[in-house]
Amino acid sequence: MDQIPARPYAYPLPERPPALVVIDMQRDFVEPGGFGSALGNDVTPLQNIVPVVRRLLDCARRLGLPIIHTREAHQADLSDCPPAKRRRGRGALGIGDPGPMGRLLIDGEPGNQIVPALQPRAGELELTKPGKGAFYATQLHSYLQLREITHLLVAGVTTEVCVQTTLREANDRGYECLLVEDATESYFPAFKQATLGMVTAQGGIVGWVAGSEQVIRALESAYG
Ligand code: TIU
Repeated sequence: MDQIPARPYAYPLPERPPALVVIDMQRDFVEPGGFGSALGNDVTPLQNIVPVVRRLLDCARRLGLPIIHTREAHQADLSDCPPAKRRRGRGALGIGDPGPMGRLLIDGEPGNQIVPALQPRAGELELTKPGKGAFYATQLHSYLQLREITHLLVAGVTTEVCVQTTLREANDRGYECLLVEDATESYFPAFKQATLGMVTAQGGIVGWVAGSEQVIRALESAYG
């Protein structure tokens, strides 16, 4: 069986290819003037992973893997944004407030678009999600079940918030998840490292971690 060299041990690749899940690579988090920078964060580290995520996407496209992109997005009337979420996680501005790229974290606003280099293409699922996890209040689980997808390769931002929440949700639903470590980033380097440790500790209590080069090489060997 083909496998990806990974921590805490090799990730076995199934016959049916895994899906690539790219979490929230939207301008709100990655570009200056978005929600992430309104919270007081430096977005540069997040911008740095864009080429790596693109290489993963290019590989998945070449090999015909299912691809899912998520955006953290709320309806314009904020009916899907709990007041508790709106009250917390505020910096200079909060969810729904007008910023330089439109209203923060609102579906359809310029800042809510996925960054240009990672734009979804025809045949790829682009999913809006009102929560941190990609399974909460979305069709993701049924989409994957219908296609009998059991393995997920996860990338995107931020590692300890929406990415880790999604990994844990997926873990509880029985998916085998691998987090691509150079294709995920946090505003807080220590939180990223802690997350990588938390995922792989205790025999892979949540899943696996591997670098993009290992992932791409193994995918090409297994499905190319
Ligand atoms: N603030 C932060 O690190 N993250 C979020 O609010 N959402 C995601 O992680 N996508």
